[in-house]
Amino acid sequence: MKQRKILVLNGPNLNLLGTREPEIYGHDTLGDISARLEARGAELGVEVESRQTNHEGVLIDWLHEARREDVHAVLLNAGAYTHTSIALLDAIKATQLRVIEVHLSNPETREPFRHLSYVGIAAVDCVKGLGAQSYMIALERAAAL
Ligand code: CA2
Repeated sequence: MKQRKILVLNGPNLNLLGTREPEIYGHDTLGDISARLEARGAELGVEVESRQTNHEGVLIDWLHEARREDVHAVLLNAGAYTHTSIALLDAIKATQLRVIEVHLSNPETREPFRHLSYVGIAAVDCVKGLGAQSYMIALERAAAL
């Protein structure tokens, strides 16, 4: 039987993880996190594929593709697009994908402009403020959906 697939989508600047602002985002690189997710996915019996882009439209294209491919769930850290992108909100709604919003930091305890999440309006769940562990917990929840 084909394994369920969980797609992990990372937005702008997250390719810099582990190189700057470790006091906010931790020391792990995105590669470290992706490797851990893949390993845990194997234990859970799900396929995990991680991607990163700095472009809003690419995130939207990947959501459309995920719908076509019948992806089980999406972990989405849309970076700053979380707080600005109605287009991303529309894409989540239109695709009806089960999206779990993920953040390393807790945006609600940071600057006011990070308090609104457009992604959160359509996401089925959110894990934030736990560093790389946010992704791991989100994966557990996604596999249990
Ligand atoms: O806490 C998160 O995961 C965020 O999604 C990260 C975004 C931020 O805009 C959100 O409010 C919360 C920023 C990602 C920037 O990543 C960097 C990584 C290393 C160095 C500098 C930025």
